[in-house]
Amino acid sequence: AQLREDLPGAWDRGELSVLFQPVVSLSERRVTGVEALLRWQHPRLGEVPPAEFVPIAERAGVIGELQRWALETAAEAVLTLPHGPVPLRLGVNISASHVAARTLVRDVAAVLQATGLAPERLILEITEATLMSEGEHVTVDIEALRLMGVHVALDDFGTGRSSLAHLTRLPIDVLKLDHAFVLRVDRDPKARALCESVVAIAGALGLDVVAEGVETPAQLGALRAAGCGFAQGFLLARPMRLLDLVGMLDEGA
Ligand code: G
Ligand code: G
Ligand code: MN
Ligand code: NA
Repeated sequence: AQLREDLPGAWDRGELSVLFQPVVSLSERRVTGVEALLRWQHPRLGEVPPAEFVPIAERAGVIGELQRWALETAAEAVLTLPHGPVPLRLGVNISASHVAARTLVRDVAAVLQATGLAPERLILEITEATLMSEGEHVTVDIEALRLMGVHVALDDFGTGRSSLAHLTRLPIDVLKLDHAFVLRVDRDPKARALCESVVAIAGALGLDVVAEGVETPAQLGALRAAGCGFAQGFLLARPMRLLDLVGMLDEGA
């Protein structure tokens, strides 16, 4: 109840921040993008994880406001980053109720307009359950965003009732392999075979594949061998503050 009461406006009071976790291209061996991850430093209760406060924001009806703040803050930050030939991409998590609320297209368009971020650099990370949800406007809204040039990633693939057949029908550009999927890829031949199949199908559909939660060199090696294009995880880099990210990129990552 305290969190519910304190959350609205926490962003205007400077209590929220955005961390950035690098996404690495396995073929180019460099950072090609980042995923924005929200943090709330509550003045009395300390750090509150997004898994806790995002659902509160949804129930309190302030998810749109919160997400606009997150999108804008992350976009402004990414525009200051040094980069090579291709500017870094920005992944932002979008929750189910924001998609359901019908303001997503307007909110994203407003942020792109306000910041000047090229739509092609933005990747909205959305779970399969959300993309498959009943509301017919969901498909319409996602299509509108993609027509604007914004990319869509299927987040947490391999957790829900994900099926390979669905992949051909979903309006997506990127597939993010869930942590749970990556966990055994170096030790379990079945996990490896599944990974190879997903990479092959994704390739045929023109989707980029990002493996999430990579924690060991053995996992990374197995993913590379399976032909996975991109990876993200504590082994490569933790979610970090903008300044630390700039330092990492300046060192030529
Ligand atoms: O960073 P961490 O592992 O604590 O993130 C936990 C969850 O919070 C993840 O599922 C992530 O998608 C979600 N999350 C992080 N930042 C945002 C955000 O800006 N918006 C939404 N809707 N979810 C977020
Ligand atoms: O649901 P989503 O994929 O958006 O959640 C991303 C979450 O995964 C973030 O909270 C981030 O902190 C976490 N994360 C990132 N890299 C790793 C990792 O290597 N291991 C684990 N266990 N979690 C990770
Ligand atoms: Mn995500
Ligand atoms: Na994920």
